[in-house]
Amino acid sequence: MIIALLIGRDEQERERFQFFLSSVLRILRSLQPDLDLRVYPDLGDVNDIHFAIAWRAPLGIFKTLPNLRCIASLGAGVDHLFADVKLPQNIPIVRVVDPAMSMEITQYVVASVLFRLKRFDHWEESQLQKVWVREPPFHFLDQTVGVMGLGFLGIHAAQNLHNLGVKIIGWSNSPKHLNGIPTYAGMEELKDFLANSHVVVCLLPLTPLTRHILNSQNLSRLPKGAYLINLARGAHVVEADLLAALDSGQLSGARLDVFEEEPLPPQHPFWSHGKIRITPHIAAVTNFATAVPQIFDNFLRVTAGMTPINTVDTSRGY
Ligand code: OXD
Repeated sequence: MIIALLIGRDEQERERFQFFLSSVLRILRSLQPDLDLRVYPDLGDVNDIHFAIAWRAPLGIFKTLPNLRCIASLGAGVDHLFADVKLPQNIPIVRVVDPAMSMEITQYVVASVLFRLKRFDHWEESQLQKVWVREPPFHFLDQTVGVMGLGFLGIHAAQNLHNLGVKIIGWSNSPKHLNGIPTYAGMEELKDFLANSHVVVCLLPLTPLTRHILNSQNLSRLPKGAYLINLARGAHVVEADLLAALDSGQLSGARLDVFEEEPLPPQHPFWSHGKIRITPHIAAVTNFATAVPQIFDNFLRVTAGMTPINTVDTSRGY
């Protein structure tokens, strides 16, 4: 069984992801030194390839691999795979499910939510002005944090915030039950969920249903002055609608880790917007030391004719 590494949509991305590739190769070789690994574009005979490890692979590539038995995403997200309209429908797709990654996401969410609820940006501003006004911070019980997306990452973040005493509600496409956390489900309950969320944390998978879900209509359903934290995908947000909501005061701020176009172009208005805080897609970076052995384990399973673990529901796209 031969593994193909398909990392980067084009030459430029392959260059940018060179570091990922070297790490993945090094770890795979440490797990099995004699593995036959083929790195795109040097795949050799495409009939040889049985297992693909992919991150933003060239579009259309999977269709050219006739004996492929499994595709492994090198991250938690799989939207980069479903973006390929020629993605084969009949082979398992697996993704990384890593407790270390859930913890990283949770830390980012907790830090961002507390930064907001404790009004640290306000106090920083006061310090710059040398102003001593102890205008009360929000009382945490007056502010509800709505977590959109209750997969393994969303649940972990929601439960940890709940344990800190933060008022939490959750929304997901299909109904979920979380201990002590009220949940809403489906498009029919989205409106009520948004109306009750002073801070929205987006941790949704990107699917045709959730693309551009944070549009002007849904942003207008939030309480006035709400705050957005997006660490899922840039395409969950209609960027022009977000700017309009910030400029009208409907939203008071946004912390964004992901963008429609990455890297965020230097001329993009988000960079210099006073109400936007940016991080460069670092909320949780795949930890290769834990992710690659997990992928390798799936490779061994597939080689042995077993079902891989952490498979994605291809009909739902996550
Ligand atoms: C992922 C990511 O999906 O890093 O793993 O965004």
